[in-house]
Amino acid sequence: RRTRVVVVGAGPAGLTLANVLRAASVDCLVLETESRRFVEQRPRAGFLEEWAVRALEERGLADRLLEHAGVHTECEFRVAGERHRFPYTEVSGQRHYVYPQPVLVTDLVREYADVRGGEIRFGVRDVDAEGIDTDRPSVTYTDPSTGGRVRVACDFVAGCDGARGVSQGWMPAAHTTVARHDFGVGWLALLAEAPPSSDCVVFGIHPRGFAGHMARSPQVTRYYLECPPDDDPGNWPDGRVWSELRTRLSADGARPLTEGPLIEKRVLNMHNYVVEPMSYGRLHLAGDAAHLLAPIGAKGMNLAIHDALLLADALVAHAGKGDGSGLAGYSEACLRRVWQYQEFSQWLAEVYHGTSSGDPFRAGVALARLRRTLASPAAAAGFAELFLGKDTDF
Ligand code: RFL
Repeated sequence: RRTRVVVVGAGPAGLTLANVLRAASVDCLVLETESRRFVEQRPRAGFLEEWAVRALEERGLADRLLEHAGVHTECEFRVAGERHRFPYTEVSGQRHYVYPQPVLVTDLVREYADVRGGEIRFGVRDVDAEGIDTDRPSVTYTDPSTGGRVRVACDFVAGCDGARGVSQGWMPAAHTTVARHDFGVGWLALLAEAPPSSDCVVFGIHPRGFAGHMARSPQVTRYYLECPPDDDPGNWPDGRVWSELRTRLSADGARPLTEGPLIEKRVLNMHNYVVEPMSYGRLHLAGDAAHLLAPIGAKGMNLAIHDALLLADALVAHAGKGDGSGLAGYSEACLRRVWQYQEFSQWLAEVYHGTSSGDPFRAGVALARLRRTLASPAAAAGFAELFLGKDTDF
């Protein structure tokens, strides 16, 4: 069979891309290794920046989001037993939308497959690509119902299969640089079946390690605890988790934490990477397949949407008018924002981890950075600009 674009992966990047292609009548097929149920329930991100919400709205992809998402206008740093509110919307004019990733994915699958009549194959195996450096690439996969190999000829392949996908490996090593940064720490990522304990995101800066609190829904809250890399979640029974969260997030006048069953407990080895360029021949990577940001600063899903919309516009222009300029400039256009967010992530990571590093120099620098962000209007504006990310074209 034949289609114009094969989209590998049904995460935020692949589904945003597929929706825009479908709306523009550009033929595409989405291939996903997991089941529909699985992708619609996989818990991950929760914060969308306002520019990303507006961009989805312009494509008719934010109706439910705008109806149901929570809106945040400030965050709180807790350090040395004190609370410091940071009113980022007052500073930048931009807001954060709280919308769990599985809910967004559910909306995007429904819109693409059920409303716009797009095609997704769930549960496929052994996805592979051939001829991406020719005009006639193709993608092969094993069909879950027949067990047979299927070949799909196409014009373009979009690698949207995340950090553990295969499409990054289709980029020839000789033409690709993978820049990697390791933070040298782990984060225990937790989901508690408990209402949020604060009306905003809380960052706990503590000599015992970073702790974070982020609302996901009125019933579910995400927490993070800095821990050694490769730590075993088995070392973190619920009692230890809550005791450590209480210690690291304690501050005068703070509401006590609302505890509840912990429904997710995983250790993330905190690292980032960027694949450069993001395109080779007829293959274009988007989202985590091209760049990973550890969940410092809540950036990954936003970047995935940014890439997907740029790639969609470029593919539509190519299909409609034979205009290849968007595709030629795609990688560079994405990477401008990617590198700004990488820089922000590194800057913020030091605020989070410096005081617990055991190195008094790093601790001093981290606290100086935080004091300046909270007290200097110029520094606050700089922080808010990147935290909300409206304009990053530098
Ligand atoms: P995804 O979401 O990983 O989707 C990729 C899809 O591809 C499928 N797949 C394949 N399909 C076909 N063939 C193969 N060989 C395949 N291999 C994999 C997968 O099953 C999957 O369905 O990538 P995408 O679309 O690029 O989206 C990126 C985001 O998921 C990611 O950046 C965010 O989740 C990162 N992130 C956060 N980002 C934010 O913007 N705000 C946040 O608050 C935030 N919190 C987080 C996060 C990531 C976390 N984890 C788990 C690392 C919190 C956590 C804990």
